Amino acid sequence: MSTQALRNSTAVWRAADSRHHFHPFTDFKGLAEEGGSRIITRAEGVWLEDSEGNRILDGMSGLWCVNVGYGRERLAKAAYDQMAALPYYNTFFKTATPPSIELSEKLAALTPEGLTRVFYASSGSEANDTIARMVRRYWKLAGRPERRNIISRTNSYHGSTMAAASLGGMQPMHALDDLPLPGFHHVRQPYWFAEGGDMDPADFGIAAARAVEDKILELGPETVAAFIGEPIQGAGGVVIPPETYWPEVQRICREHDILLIADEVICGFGRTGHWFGSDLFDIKPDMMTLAKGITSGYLPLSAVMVGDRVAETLWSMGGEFAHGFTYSGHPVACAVALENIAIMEEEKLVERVHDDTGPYLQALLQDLAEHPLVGEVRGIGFIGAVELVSDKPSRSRFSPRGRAGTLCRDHCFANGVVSRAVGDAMVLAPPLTLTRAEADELVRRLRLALDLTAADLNIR
Ligand code: PXG
Repeated sequence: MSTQALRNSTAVWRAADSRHHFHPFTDFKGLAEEGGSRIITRAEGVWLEDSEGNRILDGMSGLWCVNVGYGRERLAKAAYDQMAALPYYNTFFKTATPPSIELSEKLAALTPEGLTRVFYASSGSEANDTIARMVRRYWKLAGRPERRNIISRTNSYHGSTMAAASLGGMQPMHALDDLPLPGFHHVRQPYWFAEGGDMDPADFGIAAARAVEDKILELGPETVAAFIGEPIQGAGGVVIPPETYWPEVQRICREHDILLIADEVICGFGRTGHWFGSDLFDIKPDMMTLAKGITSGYLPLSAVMVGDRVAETLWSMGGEFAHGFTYSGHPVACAVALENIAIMEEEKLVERVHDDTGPYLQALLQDLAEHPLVGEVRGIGFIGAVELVSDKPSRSRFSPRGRAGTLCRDHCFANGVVSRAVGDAMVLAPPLTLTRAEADELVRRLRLALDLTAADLNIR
């Protein structure tokens, strides 16, 4: 298409988008007033292309999900073949399909020991709703129906359905419609950079973990069903807890006999250079949430991994578990997930991020710590954050909060790289296929955006 034709079709799409399409987490009117959406039309490897022909390096893997990169013929072929053979059949009434069975077996082998059963849904939100129902069912069957309370953290993200948003600790989401639902409780997050003050990070990690115990004691241990956490908080700004945090949380959960749930929607499938965030932190969860990277985002699929303790009770005493979705175990999504995992294994993507490209990218990012705008760089594998500050020693943010981040995000986009701003933390989660040369390019563009942001803010 000619440049003029591209411009015309872009204008037509933008107008129709503004008229008819409500986007998630968006100020609808504000978006229209700013000129409407950027329209992404194609992608290959780590590169997006928009409707005006611009090439943009996707430093976010879409929304933390396109782990094997774009343009994988094998995944398109797996979907095509499965659609041709059997595009849909359900798993409700004593039926199953080969991909749903084979994927269950594969996930049981891949995830940490003891997680042996799988319940499918289509999104991380649905999977976390399923978990909320499953843990309460478990405790009822175990003769402890009063164990209904579920504890999570402020600024955690577990999804957008009513139960998942209640599990999450995002204040604007709660404010939308008077959440959390009864029985969902929140404690402080292990975000040392923002909340650690003068404390040593290790001490802060223990203090944040003890907040879980304080809440358990406040509610009464006999009323608490579960604790849920992302091994590393993603949407909250890539919050990597101090090393002391997870061991102490595990000790507390064990001591009070509380189920421990790892939400691996972002950390899972290689993001940290380990198959799961639980492997990185040596977490032994009773249940796990999987989504996003399970299919590299090529099709919607999520899974709840259920550990032996809960599984055996549901199995032996449960009778009917009255919960499920039309698309639970969708054969095409499961076939794509199997092929996606095969690609990750054959190309040794997790090992590559762990041994080679992950440390390489993190070293490049660490060089940005010297930049006058940057208060901290943190990360592991292919997940990271760059904190923008007005004063380095005191870790003070610019006011109003989020302004510097928004400026920087816009400069990133304008210079052909996607990094998401969480407040004033610039976060990164590129496809696991990113090469060293592409990592150089990503960080070069990010540095340029930082320079332009500093100029806007009169920082030198
Ligand atoms: N758990 C975690 C840890 C997530 O990150 C969900 C659950 C919910 O998954 P679904 O598939 O229902 O969206 C998520 C999703 C962002 C952003 O802007 C992050 C997510 C979703 C949308 C935007 O960082 N994470």
